[in-house]
Amino acid sequence: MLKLYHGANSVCSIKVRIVLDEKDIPWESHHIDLPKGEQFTPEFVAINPRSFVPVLDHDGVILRESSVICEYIDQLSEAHKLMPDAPSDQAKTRIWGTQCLEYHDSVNTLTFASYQRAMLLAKPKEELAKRWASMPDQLRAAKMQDLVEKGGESAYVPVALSRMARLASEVNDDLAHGPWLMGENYSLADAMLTSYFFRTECVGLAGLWEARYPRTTDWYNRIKERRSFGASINPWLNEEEMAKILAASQETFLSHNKFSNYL
Ligand SMILES: N[C@@H](CCC(=O)N[C@@H](CS)C(=O)NCC(=O)O)C(=O)O
Repeated sequence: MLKLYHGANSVCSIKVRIVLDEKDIPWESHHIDLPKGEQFTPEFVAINPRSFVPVLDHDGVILRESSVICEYIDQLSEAHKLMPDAPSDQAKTRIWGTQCLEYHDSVNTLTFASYQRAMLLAKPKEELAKRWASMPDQLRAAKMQDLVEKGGESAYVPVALSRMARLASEVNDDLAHGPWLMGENYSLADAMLTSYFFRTECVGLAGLWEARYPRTTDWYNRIKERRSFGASINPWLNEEEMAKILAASQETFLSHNKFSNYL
């Protein structure tokens, strides 16, 4: 049985849950409450010393990095194959998978500048200081701290927005060849990119593609009609939380005229 250590509202976890559902493979859930800081407990650090989710445990083989986990899961069965056959398409899929590091960094920036910021600022200062100190990657900790302190004023925010705008444009270009990124068939690339679009939409920034990139807009609408979209998100998110995410994000991004062209 596959064990997945994952976060309810974590983009990389949603990404893996999408692939598990597309593949119709049963899995055992080990939920890590990220806002509570469960990623820093000694039990979880023993599983992933880098203190992040998702982590897949396949009969004792421990894997991290969501794009790698997605490809690994796809290889576990021939049914509902998601990796295309042509070596050139496989290479293109892996390029999308590698670029996910950049998309993750960008959506993470947008979330930390808005919703996570509001949540973290509500915590006592000492608890926050402890959290930054517990992060194994202190460069990442310094960036998070900057985002939480400055919100929409952080210099990281416009960079993240322009990267996500570029993603929407690149997806639009690739969709010139068919309804899905690799042409006729839904594949691993579509599955791996979905959660970054979902998070961007959740923070009120679907304007990055809507009314700008019609192929990207239609693609994302097709994605949302798939069973895997609801199955990977609905059991883990509640409406109240979604409304809070949107409200905090709109406050952050709408209060800055310089971002108005993204909304
Ligand atoms: N490149 C990694 C990124 C993993 C990652 O940053 N996960 C986030 C959730 S999406 C996390 O666990 N964050 C916890 C923290 O930053 O403390 C992947 O794609 O798996």
